[in-house]
Amino acid sequence: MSDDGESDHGTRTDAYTFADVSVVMGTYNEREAIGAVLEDIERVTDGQAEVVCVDSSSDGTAEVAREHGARVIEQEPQGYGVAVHEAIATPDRPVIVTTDCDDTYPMERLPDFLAAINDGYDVVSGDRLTGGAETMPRFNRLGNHAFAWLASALIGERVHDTTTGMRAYRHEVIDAIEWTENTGLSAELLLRPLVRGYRVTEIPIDYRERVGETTLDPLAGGAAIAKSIAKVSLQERWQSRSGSEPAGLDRTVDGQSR
Ligand SMILES: Nc1nc2c(ncn2[C@@H]2O[C@H](COP(=O)(O)OP(=O)(O)O)[C@@H](O)[C@H]2O)c(=O)[nH]1
Ligand SMILES: [Mg+2]
Repeated sequence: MSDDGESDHGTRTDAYTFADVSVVMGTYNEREAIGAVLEDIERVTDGQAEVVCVDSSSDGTAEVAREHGARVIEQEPQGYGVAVHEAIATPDRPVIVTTDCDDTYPMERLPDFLAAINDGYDVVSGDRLTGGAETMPRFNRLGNHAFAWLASALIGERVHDTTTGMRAYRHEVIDAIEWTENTGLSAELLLRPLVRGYRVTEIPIDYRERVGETTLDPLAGGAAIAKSIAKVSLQERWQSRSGSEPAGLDRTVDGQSR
């Protein structure tokens, strides 16, 4: 099934294919890694998925992306979340998948993310930590576990990886929520839908060693993420007191979208 331009994507009951999927990413000086990521997406989706890169690079990453057929939007470097926010706001297709372009995330799992969306989930989050994440720098791994514990305590639901870059979303979830965070956007993209009762699931994924250097400062970035988790969780819980109950992970799905 391909996108027929319906505005309310959730009303359809037949299964989405990769022709309904946009894979989006922020790209910041990732020339070494981006080719492999885009080739994997092309191979795994049989060339059907659209790719959107929001690029702030000065190393020729954008040219490599265009050579691989990606749509490139240029943006001044303003941080992870500013780039990813633009990236998720750009596609028209009904299923949006985020990833990093540092070749850490397993594009071969894209069919599993799409299958979970077709099972009725609104957000499918790639959980790196349950499988050990041995290739992640130790400090980052401990920090990411701590973020997951903090978020779980604050929202009252167990989540395992709040800072993963690989997720699939139904387009209407992206449209329905106002996103406010920058470095903490990844956590926000998981936590707001979860507390609002959208159907959210985590699936364990492998995580590879990064190609090239990260642009995120672990200390300043970590503090910003912790602050975002606290702010977003408390805001959402406060708002949900007058609204519906949180959905929880892995609850029974009915195949309907809100
Ligand atoms: N366009 C753009 N992309 C960014 C920016 N900061 C990070 N990224 C990209 O966002 C993704 C996540 O950043 P990364 O350095 O991998 O963070 P890490 O996974 O926590 O090490 C990567 O694909 C980066 O290239 C930015 O300021 N602008
Ligand atoms: Mg990364």
